[in-house]
Amino acid sequence: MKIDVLTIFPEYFDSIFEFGIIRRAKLAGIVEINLHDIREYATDKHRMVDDRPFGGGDGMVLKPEPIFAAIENLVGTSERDAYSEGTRVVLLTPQGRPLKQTVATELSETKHLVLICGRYEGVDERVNDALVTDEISIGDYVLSGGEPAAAVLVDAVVRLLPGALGSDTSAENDSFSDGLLDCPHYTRPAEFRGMTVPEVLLNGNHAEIEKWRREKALEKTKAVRKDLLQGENGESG
Ligand code: 9D3
Repeated sequence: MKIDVLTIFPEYFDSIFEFGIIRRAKLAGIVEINLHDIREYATDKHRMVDDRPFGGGDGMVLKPEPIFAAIENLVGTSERDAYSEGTRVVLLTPQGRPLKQTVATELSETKHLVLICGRYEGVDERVNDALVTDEISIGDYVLSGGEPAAAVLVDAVVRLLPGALGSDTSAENDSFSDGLLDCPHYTRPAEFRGMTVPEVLLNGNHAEIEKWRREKALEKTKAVRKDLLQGENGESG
């Protein structure tokens, strides 16, 4: 898979893709991640990437021209209908459809992802209208820009690519793959500062251990994420 990230802050990503599974996937040739400074595509003498909103209001809006030019360069066309199958242009905004494991899975099945990170008050809507195949939000809180959202999306997608996880860890076993939160985990020592490990985990009865884990997962999910148990919102992938 090839991932191109369009941003006015490419330096934000300097170390973010250099660790763990993403680093390994890059080294193994499973994914190629390229950063592109939107400003490099501005052709005016001041390299302007933003401007004041028509109709008035606070803040600035990302201009369409540099983003169209970037997409033409990276995808080969600025006509969404002419994109190759397997190309997705994702705009990260608070107005997008919420990122869920199902969305990550869907995106992991594509060949070329282009992520556009918004900033300021927003992005000129003609970018959305003409270029964007998927508008995505990572949740209901206010970020300063799309960069942290792009980092989250890349992480969620890359670890799903075939070969990205070690053979001992399977994406199948993850929290959310069965729609529940994970059970608690313990390691040695069996007693630490007076706090003990649940006896059931020490007795070697694997059927009992599995039953305990399922109970704990369900208990935790009920306590903090009832929405995950209620079908319609409990999108799990
Ligand atoms: C305070 C500005 N807001 C006025 C109502 C609108 C607004 C514009 C731009 C709020 C946040 C942002 C920057 N955020 C993103 O670009 C963003 C985001 C987010 O804020 N939350 C969750 N997911 C995402 S994806 C991109």
